[in-house]
Amino acid sequence: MTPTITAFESSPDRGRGLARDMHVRWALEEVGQPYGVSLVSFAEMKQPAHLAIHPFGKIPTYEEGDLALFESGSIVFHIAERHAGLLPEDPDARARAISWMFAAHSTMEPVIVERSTAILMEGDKPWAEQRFPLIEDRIRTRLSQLSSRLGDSDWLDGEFSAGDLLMIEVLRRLGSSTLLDEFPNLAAYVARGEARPAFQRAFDAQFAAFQAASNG
Ligand code: GTB
Repeated sequence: MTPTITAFESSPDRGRGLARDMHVRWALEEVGQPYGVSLVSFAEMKQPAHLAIHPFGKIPTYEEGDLALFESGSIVFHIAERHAGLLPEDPDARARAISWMFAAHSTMEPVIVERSTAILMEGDKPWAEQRFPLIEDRIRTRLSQLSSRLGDSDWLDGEFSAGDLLMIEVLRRLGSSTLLDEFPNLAAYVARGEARPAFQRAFDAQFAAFQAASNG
């Protein structure tokens, strides 16, 4: 059955592929699973029909027959469980790849999202200028640790996995800063992910959706 995901009707990132439907699109492209997309407005996300699927009124969601999922990480995990290509067959390697999925969302993402929140929501606060360097230093600590672990490997643990997919998606949110440039192996890691044909297809699809909304 062809799954349907939700994405922004008109993404506030203006087609830069930073919203989390991109994680799901990329995973689906990696495994070669066709999918439909339902584009929703901010108002529609808060309506009962959407809230019945996503309790927090956000995108992305994923529907496949009777199954309805929310949370991009769990959706990517579901896709990786049901299809070959995103998690290793070997049980230990698989468990390690899943650890990287959690690390992306539980350890790396919070400090990175804090930076976006500070810019978008707190930039006008009297303490913003003092707080921002503290946030960036916390990001640097995590990037430094990740950089040490990655070393000169292509991917975090052997073959490309859903762990890399989520980690690269999280790191992409730093694209508007120079933080990644301080860690050349991480910048190259992100570029390596973005060069994958599946990433390109996912990116182009979300960009086309944004352009259609802008022109319509
Ligand atoms: N933990 C959830 C997940 O991983 O699925 C978080 C889902 C989430 O935050 N969704 C956001 C949303 O629906 C879109 S991705 N927001 C609408 C709302 O809360 O009303 C976050 C996002 C939004 C915008 C940009 N951007 O403009 O660059 C980047 C990322």
